[in-house]
Amino acid sequence: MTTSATYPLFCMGNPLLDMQVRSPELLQKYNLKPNDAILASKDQMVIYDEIVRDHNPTYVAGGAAQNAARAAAYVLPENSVVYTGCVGKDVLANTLRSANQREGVASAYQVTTEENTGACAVILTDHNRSLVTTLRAAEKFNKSHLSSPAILPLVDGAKFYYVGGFFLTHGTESALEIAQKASNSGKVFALNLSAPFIPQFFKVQLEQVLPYVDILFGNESEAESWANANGLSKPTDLPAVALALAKLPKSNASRPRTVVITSGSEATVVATSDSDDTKTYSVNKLSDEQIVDTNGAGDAFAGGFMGAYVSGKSVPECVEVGHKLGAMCVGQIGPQLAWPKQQV
Ligand code: 26A
Repeated sequence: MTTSATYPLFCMGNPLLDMQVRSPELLQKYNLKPNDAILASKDQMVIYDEIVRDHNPTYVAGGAAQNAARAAAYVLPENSVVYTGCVGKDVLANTLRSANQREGVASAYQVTTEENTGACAVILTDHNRSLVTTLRAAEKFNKSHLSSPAILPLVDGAKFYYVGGFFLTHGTESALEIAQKASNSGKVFALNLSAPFIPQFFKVQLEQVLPYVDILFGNESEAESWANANGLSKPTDLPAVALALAKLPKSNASRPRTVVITSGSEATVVATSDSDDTKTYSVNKLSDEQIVDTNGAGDAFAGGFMGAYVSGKSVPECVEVGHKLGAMCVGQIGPQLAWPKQQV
């Protein structure tokens, strides 16, 4: 990691190595939905060995917030983005470090000797992706890391923060520390809902963090899950759900909350707490031939949006950059963007 520098955007999440395979049989065998993100159950834990043994997987850097960090770096000048999370002392971690370095993200990992770096089995079928994660080292992240001598200046030096909702399965205290700091100092805190199971099963944790959220990202299934968990009458009415999220109580009342809900190739919906209207932004649909896989598309959108936001762009411009990076990611294997860098 380059020390001394500070970075305007500080990201935090679960650093994972993705293992991608295309296999309808694995979906069936492990009882997985075609499009979902879950933590592996006890019975599903053998999927990683099976994939390595029988499926010749493609390994790519993953972890939702880390993907977003790399996407933000894609549209920002050098030394703009730093990412933290917990990894093991192993080659998987080195793979993640190199991807970050190559793509302009400073790695500020906590390193544990207790566990190996986390992994995500990515089962691709058609344009769907099923994500099955074992967090391992990622859930050993300790809040003390944020106040350690090397990391504290990076936390305090940043002006924008992005945390994955996935982090709330184990790291709510750390997320709250960052969120409250941001709120108290008038900085911008962004959160991604990450997956339907977060609003469903980590409702309490999400409720603790939401008052500090200035920018909230999610997709249609996550918005629906939140709406169901909170008893909204029309859980599939995206503008209504986005508006309900925007209007939730907010700690720093001087900055309106922006809620951005993507919906695959359908229009993106944006609601802000200071308006009763929502806006929709259409997406240029890709042809079947242009689609490689959809793993990481939502992260690329959120990262692109954040990168543009950090550089002072308006919300419509941020959505446009998000759409471009989302499409770019869909055209690559896994959560990757096009290199050499393209103009966005
Ligand atoms: C806690 N869980 C389940 C997770 C994840 C995750 N990142 C953090 N925590 N489950 C899947 N991912 C990542 O999501 C990306 C696609 O959006 C995968 O590593 C994949 O790169």
